Amino acid sequence: MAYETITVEVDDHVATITLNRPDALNALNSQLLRELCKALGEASANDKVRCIILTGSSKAFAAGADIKEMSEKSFVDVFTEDYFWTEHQAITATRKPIIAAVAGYALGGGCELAMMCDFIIAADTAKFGQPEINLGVIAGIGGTQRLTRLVGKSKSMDMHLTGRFMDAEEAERAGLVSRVVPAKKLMEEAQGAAQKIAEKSMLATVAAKEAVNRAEEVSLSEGLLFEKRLFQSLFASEDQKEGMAAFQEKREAQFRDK
Ligand code: CO8
Repeated sequence: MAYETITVEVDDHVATITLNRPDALNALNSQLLRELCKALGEASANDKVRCIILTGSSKAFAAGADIKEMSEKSFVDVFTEDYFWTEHQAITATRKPIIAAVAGYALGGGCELAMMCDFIIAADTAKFGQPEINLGVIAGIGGTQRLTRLVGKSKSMDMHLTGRFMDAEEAERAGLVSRVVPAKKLMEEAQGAAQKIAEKSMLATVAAKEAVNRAEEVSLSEGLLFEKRLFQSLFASEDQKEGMAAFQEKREAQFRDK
């Protein structure tokens, strides 16, 4: 379908969704989030797609939720609409892997959106921040929770209380991003990672994603039990037989998601 605030390209098993509101540094408004959820739904339903890349422009991944849209809302409005919560749930329920490829600003809701993805590859120009405090509010779609889990209380508190930005190098050191690359190489690196993921068995991929995400929700013993059961269940798949046979026969595995 035709979108106005994003573009979607499907190429070689990878769907690339690009946030596209250049005049507002890709600020997240209701239309953009609606369209993003629709595109993620389409990518999920498309058997050809095995990995998703979410990206923005060279200047901004997203400079936050749209302040102009939010500014006139009352408590009753945001409470009744459950503002952006439905979209948060839809994004985080996506089973296929999502890589955030971040260049420029990832601020407020933009940083939160990047953290909803499975991992973040950052250009050396990336700047992360939770500057909502400057607007008299706080993060509202996961910032206080996800950033704290990723970088620890001290740095998260620093970011949320001062509103300062973190550059890509600090973000990598702190564990917010998995890799930093020169800006020119960002999409090549993200495509490379997505292609690697696309070659695997989707059964193992989804299991790995579910198990890692579980680590943020439960105790170690519960998480270990969850992982063990998923590991054991993969022995019911043809892909496990194929993967282990291919290793022994010194050839590439041909996974069939069965
Ligand atoms: N919302 C709306 N418009 C924006 C936003 C935004 N978040 N960010 C930038 N823009 C617009 C600017 O208004 C400007 O538009 P115009 O030309 O019409 O005036 C255009 O984008 C370009 O921006 P600047 O001229 O400001 O560009 P600079 O390069 O000078 O500065 C900055 C770039 C530093 C990124 C600056 O634009 C900025 O500080 N932006 C706001 C950052 C921010 O505060 N983000 C947090 C927003 S609040 C939030 O995200 C809450 C999340 C939780 C919501 C969930 C609800 C449940």
